[in-house]
Amino acid sequence: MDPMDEGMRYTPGSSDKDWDTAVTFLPASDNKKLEKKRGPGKVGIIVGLVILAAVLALIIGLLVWHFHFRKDLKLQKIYTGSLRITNQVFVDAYENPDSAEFKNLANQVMDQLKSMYSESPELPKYYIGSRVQAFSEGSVIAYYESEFAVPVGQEAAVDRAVSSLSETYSTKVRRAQQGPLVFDHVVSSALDTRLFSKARTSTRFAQHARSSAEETIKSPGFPDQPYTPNSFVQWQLRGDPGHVLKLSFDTFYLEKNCTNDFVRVYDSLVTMDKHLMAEKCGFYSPSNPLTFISSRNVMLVTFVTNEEGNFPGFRARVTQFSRDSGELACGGKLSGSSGSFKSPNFPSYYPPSTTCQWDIEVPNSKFIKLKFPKFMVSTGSPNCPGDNVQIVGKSTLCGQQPANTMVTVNSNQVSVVFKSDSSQVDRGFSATYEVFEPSDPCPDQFQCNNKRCIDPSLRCDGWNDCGDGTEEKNCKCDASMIQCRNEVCKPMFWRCDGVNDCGDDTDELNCGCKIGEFKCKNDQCVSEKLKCDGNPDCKDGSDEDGCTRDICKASTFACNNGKCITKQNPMCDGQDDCGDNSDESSCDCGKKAYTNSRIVGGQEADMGEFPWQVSLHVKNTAHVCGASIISDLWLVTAAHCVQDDVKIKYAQAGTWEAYLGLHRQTEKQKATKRFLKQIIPHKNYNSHTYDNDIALMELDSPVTFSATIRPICLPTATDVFPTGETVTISGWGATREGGAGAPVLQKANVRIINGTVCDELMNGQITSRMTCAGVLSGGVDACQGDSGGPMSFLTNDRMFLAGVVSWGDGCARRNKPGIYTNVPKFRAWIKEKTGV
Ligand code: 4AZ
Repeated sequence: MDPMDEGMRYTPGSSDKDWDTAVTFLPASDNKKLEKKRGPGKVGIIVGLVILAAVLALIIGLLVWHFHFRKDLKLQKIYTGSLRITNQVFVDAYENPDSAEFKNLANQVMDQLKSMYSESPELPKYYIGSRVQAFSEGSVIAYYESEFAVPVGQEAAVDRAVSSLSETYSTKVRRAQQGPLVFDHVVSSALDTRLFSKARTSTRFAQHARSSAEETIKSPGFPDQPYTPNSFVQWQLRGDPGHVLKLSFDTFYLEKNCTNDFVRVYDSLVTMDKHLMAEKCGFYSPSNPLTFISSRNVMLVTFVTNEEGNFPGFRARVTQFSRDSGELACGGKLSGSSGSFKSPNFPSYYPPSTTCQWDIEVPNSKFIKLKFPKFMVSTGSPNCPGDNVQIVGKSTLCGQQPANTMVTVNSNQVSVVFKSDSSQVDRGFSATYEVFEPSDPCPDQFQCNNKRCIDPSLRCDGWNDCGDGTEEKNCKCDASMIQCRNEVCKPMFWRCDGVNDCGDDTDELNCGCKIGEFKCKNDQCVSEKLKCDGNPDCKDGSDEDGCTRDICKASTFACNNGKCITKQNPMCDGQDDCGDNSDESSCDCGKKAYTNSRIVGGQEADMGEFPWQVSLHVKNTAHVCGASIISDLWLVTAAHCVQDDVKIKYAQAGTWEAYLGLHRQTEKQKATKRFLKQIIPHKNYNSHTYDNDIALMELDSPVTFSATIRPICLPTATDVFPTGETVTISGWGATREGGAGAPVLQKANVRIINGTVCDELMNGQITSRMTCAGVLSGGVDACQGDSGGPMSFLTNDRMFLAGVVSWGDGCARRNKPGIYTNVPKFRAWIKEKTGV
């Protein structure tokens, strides 16, 4: 029996009287014991006093220890450093720590370090000892670790003493007090505490790059297993005298956050922050490679992990090349009316401790305009104390500058000096120069504040053509434009499109529909409640578009159990909105494998960034159209891609081959190829209007999903992709109107455009089965060859197939958005035909 069941109980609501009557007393075997005692008695007082005295003694003891002895409590402090021994010549045996030559020189260095530290009043009393870790050529460079036992509170003073001693020896050549060695370039800094943890297993490798063969380094377990937890791995890399090292990562995939797992690359053989080139974590696509170059023939790579995480790791090639090979040559004299130059190793990381000077001279009476299409020169801080680009006599640039940053020089001569210091490298810059007439910097053009010149007709047209918006300021707008309160003009068709184009909301004021009202496609406003009620309340019936009638009237999602969910885009958001989880089933889609890496105006996609992207080839020829993977057997593409023409039977499954997991068109052999079993074009596809431009393709055999092959999520019939939202388009189509296809998969972001606005822009050719998206200022769009490919919409952390690239009026023209098949409209049809 439950002991609680015994005896009395209090029942809420029962009266005190009942309570009283319910009380039963336990029988007392010894009534005396149950009587309350009157006081503690003599023994109690004595015991109490003894305890009190003991506590007081403990407190006093602790205080004495704290104020007297604690200053003797010492912390271990390790400094890593390097120094140059100017009166020794490097011999090969110095590479081997077990050689007699190494040990002999190391002992001398350790002796002289001790003697050097004795020059400081603070250091000798805390100095424990030094250890030489390596030597390299030039005359001889020694890399060492010095250990100090520093009393608590004295750490900063010791830091200062070590760095001031290094400074004394850094520039002037000084002979240490005793000993035969002459030191200069002494550099040292405290070891980052994140690098030493007793819990980690530590492994060290030493490798020497040869010109004839390639060395590789890789994280433990790569490529078969995720890297090992709690490890510290270090690679000491060396090259031949007179050479520099190049470290090229072909795979790099670590935890996103660098706090626990990271790779560090040093321009040194010891872990010194002053020679730390970069710390990296996260994912780098092979199409955006990480390459580092050392300033001398040594490099150190460290890899640190903690107990958590499950990531593949990295692999890198180590090569060497002669410092005089010209590979890193930079600077020189530039003349003529235009030209270009770039930082060494651009667009990959420039080496540390590098200086380049370009002396530009243009014809006598002209001035110079410098343009930097790309500029990433380490971290930007005021006065650019680290790496920088100095335009002599004009300005100094550092950090990340906007694309096409412009600098004008009112002279026919200018020197540009690029300097990198000993740490923290970056991808560098590319630059062009051209001349201009001093009297007329922008002949027949408008000069922007950023010195760019633009066509005068572009002034006050609502588009930021200067890049700094100067030509859109202080505008008087004509009748075809919205006069924003902030004196900017915007095209009238942007009024009330749900996007704040003015920047001060003027274009979205007084738009007619109040909160709680629904705006029809014809701009009429009706009560939100009338949407999807089965009656067309808008004159164009658009309040009944996209409704799952009969099941869920005003809902956005019909669950398998018949429940209707009114929340927008409830699918795959991690919440069981239906109660039967039907909104969360079939969610193994729309995610790239990498957590973290044609189109006009886009950029190269990272490998595996769009694993649902398919390239459709006519067998044994070239790419024709795009498609999207929706399951292991089915693809979605455009119906206009599969219409026969006089020469090719595009409608026949046997015409095609599909490449899945493809990135670069020339690397088809790396992709997964499938033939087609059947093609199902939409029966209502209209080849004149491109209405219902959608088709399904069944593969001849299922594909296995992998990092580069995965399905995209399908939206539900009632999903909405609101005006102004950003979507991503991808494909190998032309990179300009009438141009050639892209060799590497391209991507670009565009915005959903209001259907009514789009219909006006496209002269009434837009149906409810079409969605418009683009950048109305032009320059970014899908183009020929992108057709059939995906327009992907990110929601709830997954990509959904919002549209299929369909058609447009040319490519990337102003006010001519791209037109996409509206996939939610075909959700039921896809289910019916494929079961997906
Ligand atoms: C095409 O011909 C095509 N600007 C696809 C998209 C667009 C234009 C043409 C949209 O496949």
